[in-house]
Amino acid sequence: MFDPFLFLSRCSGSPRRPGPGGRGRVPLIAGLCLSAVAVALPAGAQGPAGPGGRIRKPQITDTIRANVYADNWFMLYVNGELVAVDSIAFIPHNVVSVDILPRYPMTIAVMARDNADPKTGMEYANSQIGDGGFILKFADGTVTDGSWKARCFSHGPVAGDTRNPRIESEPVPDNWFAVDFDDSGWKKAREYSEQEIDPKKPFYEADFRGAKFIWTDDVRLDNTVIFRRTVTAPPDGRPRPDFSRINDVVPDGPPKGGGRRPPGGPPR
Ligand SMILES: [Ca+2]
Ligand SMILES: [Ca+2]
Repeated sequence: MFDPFLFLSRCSGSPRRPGPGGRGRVPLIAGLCLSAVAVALPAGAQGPAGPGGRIRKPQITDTIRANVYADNWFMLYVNGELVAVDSIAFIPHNVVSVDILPRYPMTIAVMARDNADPKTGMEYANSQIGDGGFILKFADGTVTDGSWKARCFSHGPVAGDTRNPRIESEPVPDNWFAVDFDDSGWKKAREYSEQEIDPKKPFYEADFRGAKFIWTDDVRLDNTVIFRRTVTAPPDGRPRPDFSRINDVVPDGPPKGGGRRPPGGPPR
């Protein structure tokens, strides 16, 4: 099973490097995320009524696609539940796309990390300073922009000093991804242009239209950043069913056989 605290320890700026077992778990979990339908559903809301007034099962058409690109790595929570982890730490830069079952208000929390040595804040054998960058779009119209909250938890090399590099970091709060986490004291994210972030090829192969690259004020030296945003209603205005109680009831269909392989076998 996935251990979020394993990732948290990798992301907290701790100088402790993950062991071989830890490294091997990242692509496994990300691979699961790529095919998963993530259900981020707090209790208490009513589900959608199907025929006869019963709750129907959610279908893939009830989900929305989430596209995420980070320079260099991220983990994504929606409504307090982990829904995606970047499958590659830290290069090459990749797009992660997952299907999520939305519920509103939707609280999105992201930990993003630049490729930076945890002791120096530099990269590539401490030869240079790298820069960060993050962008996200959900198919309901949710996008990253300057309205998101952002806070740095690991910074370096302090003052850009590459001769005697050191970092300043602080512990990431245990509940940074929780719906009720208090980010009221956090500053807003800063938007960056595409030219400033210089995204790599996969970025252009996914839909990020309308989304802005974001980071804290220092895209070079702030290396571990947490972003948060609560979306109160679907930005595209389209009403969507709420499946919060789907596991508390016996739902209607869909009919048996709905997932059967079509005649002719899989596409080649
Ligand atoms: Ca950096
Ligand atoms: Ca980078």
